Amino acid sequence: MSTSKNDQKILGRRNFLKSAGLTAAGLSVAPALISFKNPVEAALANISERSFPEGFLWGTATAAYQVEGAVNEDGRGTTIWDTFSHIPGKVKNNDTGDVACDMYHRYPSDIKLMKDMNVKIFRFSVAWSRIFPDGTGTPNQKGIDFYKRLTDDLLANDIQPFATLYHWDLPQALHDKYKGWESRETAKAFGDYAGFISKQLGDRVKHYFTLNEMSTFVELGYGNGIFAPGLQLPQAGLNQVRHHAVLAHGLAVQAIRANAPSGTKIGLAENLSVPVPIIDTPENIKAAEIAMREENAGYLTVVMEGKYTDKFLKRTGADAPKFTEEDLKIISSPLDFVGINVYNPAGYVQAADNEDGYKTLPFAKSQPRSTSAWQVLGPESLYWAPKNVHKLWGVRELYITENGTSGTDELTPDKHIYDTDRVSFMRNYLTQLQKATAEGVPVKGYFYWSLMDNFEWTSGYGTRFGLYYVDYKTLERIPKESAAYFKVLARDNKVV
Ligand code: GBH
Repeated sequence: MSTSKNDQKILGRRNFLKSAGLTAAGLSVAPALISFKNPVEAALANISERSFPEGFLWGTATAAYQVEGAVNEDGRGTTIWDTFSHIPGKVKNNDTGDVACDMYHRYPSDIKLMKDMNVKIFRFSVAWSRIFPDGTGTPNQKGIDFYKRLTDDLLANDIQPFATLYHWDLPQALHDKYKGWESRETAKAFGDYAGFISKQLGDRVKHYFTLNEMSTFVELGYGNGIFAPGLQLPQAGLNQVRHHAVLAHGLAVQAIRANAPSGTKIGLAENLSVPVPIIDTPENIKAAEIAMREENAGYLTVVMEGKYTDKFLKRTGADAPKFTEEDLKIISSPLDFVGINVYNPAGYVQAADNEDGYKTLPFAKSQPRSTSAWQVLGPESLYWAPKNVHKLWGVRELYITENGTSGTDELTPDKHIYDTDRVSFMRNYLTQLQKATAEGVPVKGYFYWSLMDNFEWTSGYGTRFGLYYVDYKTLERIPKESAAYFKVLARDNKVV
C-alpha cells in the first residue's frame, strides 16, 4: 500500500502526539496548525543547546615541578618541593619530581599531542628557581631560554601560552633566608621575579596567572604541614602567611603591568571553596553566595574586595594578620580575569537562621568520590563556582584554570585505557559549565587538569589525572579514551 509523503508526515505527527499523551487528553489539533518539530529536529536542537559560546577556548594544564623533571639541569636552583619530596615518608612511595614526565626535554612531542587533541590554550608554570636560582639576584639565562623555546613552539603550533608564575615550587634559598612565605620579603621577591619574567616573555605570553591556589600551598604547607615546607604554624603566624600570599599576588599584578607590553592580561588561579545549594530555592541560593564570600575571605574575597570581611576579622581576633591600608590597595589591584580551579563542592549548603545565614550539611558516607579521597564528585560545583564569582564580584572574564579527576586507569595488554569514569566526569561537569555559559556567565575557556599523568604531590605517581597515560618506566605517553573525548569536545565546542 502506498501512502503519499504528506500522509506519512501526518502519521508521524499523530504518533508523536500520541506518545506525548496529547491525543489521549483530547488535543487532536490539526497537524498543520501546530509547530512541533519532528523528533529528529528536536534532538538536533537539543544538541545545539549543549554548545559553548563561539570562540570558547579549550586547553590543558600542567605545573613545572609536576612534569618537567631535569631538576639539576641548566642552572635550576633547589626548591622547597625538592627538599620536601626527598624526606622519607613525606610522599607516597617516596616518589620525587626529579624526573617526573621529563617534559623539560620532551615538550616538542607533548605539544604535538596537544595539537592533535585540538588544544588551543596551554597553561604551564614557570619554575621561579630556573629564572632566579636563589629567588633573587642574578637571572639564569638558560632558564629563561627554556621558557622562550617552549612558548615559541606552542605559538608555532597555534596554541596560546598561559603562564602561571608560582605553582608551589619556592626557591629553597628564600625559605632558608626569610622563612619563605612567613616573610614579606618573599612577597617582594615574587613581585620582582614576576615583573622580570613578564618582560622577558612579553612578546610571546599574553596571559599570566600570578599564583596557583594560594589556599592550598598556605593551608597545607604552613597549616597542617602535609605539603612543603611542612610547617604547622600557630594561627597568628598562619594568618600572616595568608596575608603575604595575597600581597605577593598584588605586587606581581603591579609589576607585570609595569613591565609587560600593554594588552597583557593578568589574573590568578585559585582553588576557591565552592558551596553548592542542596536544593535550588532562592533562600539556599543566597546562602551559597554568602558562604562563598566568607569561606574565601582570606584569599579570593580580599583580592576582589580589597578588605577582609568583618566576620573574618572577628573570627581571627587577636590572631588577625597585620596589614596596612596600602597593602589592601595592592592586594586588590584590578585584574583582567579570574581563574578558578574546580574539582569538588566544598559542601552542600542550606539557608539557616543562625549568625552565618547558612549551614553546611555533612557529606553522606556514600557520596561518590574519585580515587583521590578528597575529591567528592559534584558536577554542580562547575556551575556554582563561575556563577557566584561572577555574581559576587562582577568579574567580566573567567577561566576554568583546572578541572579534572583521578582514576584507576588500567592499561590493557594492547595498550588501551578505557577511563569511562573520566569521560563521564567531563560530560557531567561540562554540562554544568555549559549551563552557566548559556546563562551569560562570562567563562572564556577551560583547562583540563592534566595533559598527562604527573607527580601528584604527596600522592606521588600512583594518582593519575591525565588525558594521556604516562608509563613511568619508559616515559611513553599513551592516549586514554578521555583524550579522544577531549578531541571531539574541542572540535565541536559542545558537550559530546
Ligand atoms: C590542584 O589542587 C593542583 O593545583 C594541582 O597541582 C594538582 O595536581 C591537582 O589539583 C590535582 O590534585 O592531601 O588529602 O590533604 C586541587 C586542590 C587541594 C586537592 C589540596 C588536594 C589536598 C588533600 N587540592 N588537597 S590532602
